[in-house]
This record gives sequence, structure tokens and C-alpha cells, in this order.
Amino acid sequence: MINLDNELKTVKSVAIAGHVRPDGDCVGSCMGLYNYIINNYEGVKADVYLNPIPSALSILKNTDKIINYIGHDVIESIDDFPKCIQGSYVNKNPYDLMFVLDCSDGKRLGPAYSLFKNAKRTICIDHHMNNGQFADEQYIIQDYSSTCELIYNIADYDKIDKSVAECLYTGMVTDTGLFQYDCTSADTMCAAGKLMDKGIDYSYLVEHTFFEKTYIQQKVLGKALLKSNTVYDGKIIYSYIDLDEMEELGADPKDFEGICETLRETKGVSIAFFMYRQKDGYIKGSLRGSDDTDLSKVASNMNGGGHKKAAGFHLDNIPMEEAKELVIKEIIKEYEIGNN
Ligand SMILES: [Mn+2]
Repeated sequence: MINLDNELKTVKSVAIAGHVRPDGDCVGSCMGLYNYIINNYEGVKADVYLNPIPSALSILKNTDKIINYIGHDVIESIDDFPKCIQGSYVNKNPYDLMFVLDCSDGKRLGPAYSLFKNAKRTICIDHHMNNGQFADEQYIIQDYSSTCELIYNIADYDKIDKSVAECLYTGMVTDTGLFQYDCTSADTMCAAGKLMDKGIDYSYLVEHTFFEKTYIQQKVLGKALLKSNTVYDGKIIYSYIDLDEMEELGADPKDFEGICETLRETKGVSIAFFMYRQKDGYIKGSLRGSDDTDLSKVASNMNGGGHKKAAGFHLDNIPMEEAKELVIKEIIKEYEIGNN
């Protein structure tokens, strides 16, 4: 296990990054670690690099300090990195240490992969099943609740202040579906309780980072529910939104968060999937399950990955009808392995 304080004692510059299209656990772990460092290690210069974050998460302290990069494609060379940065500041000097958080594969860093390749030493902290162990040092526990819980484990409790606790708590809430999914352990609950002891306003955090939706998000959800269908004896439910519908509703991909979870809550359903078409024509989808079907395997057969009960996939520019048939076939294949 990594000792955070031993790592931080010997370095002067630290970069922190997570996966592209960051979610609550990704932002929570990056900002939790960032606030931990700047609160406790005066001599260390820390920078966080992420894609623009969901606006609800901007209530977390110092998210305005994030260096935003645009785009999701991998950049290999540090010389090519500055062009995807908003604003002017890019440190091209290699960082002494880079933390890669909530990220199963270096390439999932997208443009920040160039920082990773440039860094003197790299540490990956993650809980994805298919983590490729690509950094110099790893702290990976598969199917653990969240990267935030792993950060909590390696941090010194006395050095965690309220701002760090808010970040870590938010990430744990996100990845456990408010302590509901079975990645939630007794240790998770103990960690959450100890974070509450730091004086965080957990009701406010949960309301604004977990439940709150914009009006457009509500309308998209309504559309997706109305359009949904069930197959395989009602065990599989799916829905999708194509580009013309997105335009009609004024929606973009960040408005689709949570739709798949809501579909899965349907009585009798074991597995839900939701798909939408990206501007480039490619299809992006998410999978949520509640039985023994390994959805990370379903997703990895379709250019994706994730966890057993929550995963994501990518398909080519094909008609939605065709995509739907393909995904159903892949799910049923894995359903029969997992549930027999
Ligand atoms: Mn996570």
C-alpha cells in the first residue's frame, strides 16, 4: 500500500489527473488529493488537469483552479499538449510525481497522457476491474467502492480538513449510488462516517451533487423513459436518444447522467442500457445491472469497460436499431454465463 506522506515528502511538483469526461469520483478524488497537498505540503506545487467538470461539482473547493483541457483523444507528446488547454499556463517541465486517479488505462487520460509520459514518477490509484497496471506504482483494489475511499485509506486522517472531506465524501456517494450498490462495504460506511466528523454539510452535498438535475436533464429523462422497451422476458430494458432528438431538446451528453440507473430501477429488470449518438456519429452507451451478469465483460467486447454492475461501451456509426440488437446479443451471452 502506498503511503501518501512518504511520497509527498520528497517531491517539489505534483500533477494530478483522472479519466476523460470526469464524474464525481474522478473529480472528488483529484480535488481531495489536491486540497490535501496544498493544505499540508507548503513546498509542493500541485496542478490538477481535467476535462471540464459537471457544473454541479463546482461547489467543491478549488475546482476553479483545475487546468481544463479540451478533447478526449490521446496526446502522446508534451509538445502537443498546450494546444488543448484553455488559458495560457502549461508547465512543460516534467513533474516530479504524477497521480493518475480513477483511471484504468493510461489512454483514458486522453490529452493528459502526454503529462503522464513526461512525468518522472507515476502512481495510479484506482478501483476498476480491468486496470492495466500501467504506472510506476499502483494502489488498485478492484471493485472497491471508489477511488475516493482509496485516497482516504492512504491519507493521514489528521491532515484531512473539511474541504478534503467534502471532495472524498462526494466521490464515495457518486460511485456507490448513495451507499446503495454492493461495492459499498462496512469500511466504506466507516470512512464516510469519519469524513462526516470533519464537519461537512452532507445533506447539502448530496442534494447538489447527486440528486439535483437541470430542467433539460429532466426532459431528456422523460423522453428516454417514454421511448424505452423491454426484451428478454422483461429482464433487459433499453432506450436511446439520437442526434435529432438531442437537438430538439437542447440536450448534450452531460444531460444523460443517471438515465441508465433510472431505467434499471424498473420492476423485474436485471440489466439496463442507454445509448446516444455523439456528434461524430459514433454511439456511446452505458450499462447498469443488478444480477450476476458481468457487464464489464459485455462492455469490453464493445470497446469499453468498467465494473461488474456499471460499465460503458462505444460503437461505430451504425443505425441505432442495429446497435440495439448487437448490445442485446452481447448482454444475453454474458447473462447466461453469469446466472447459470
Ligand atoms: Mn470511480
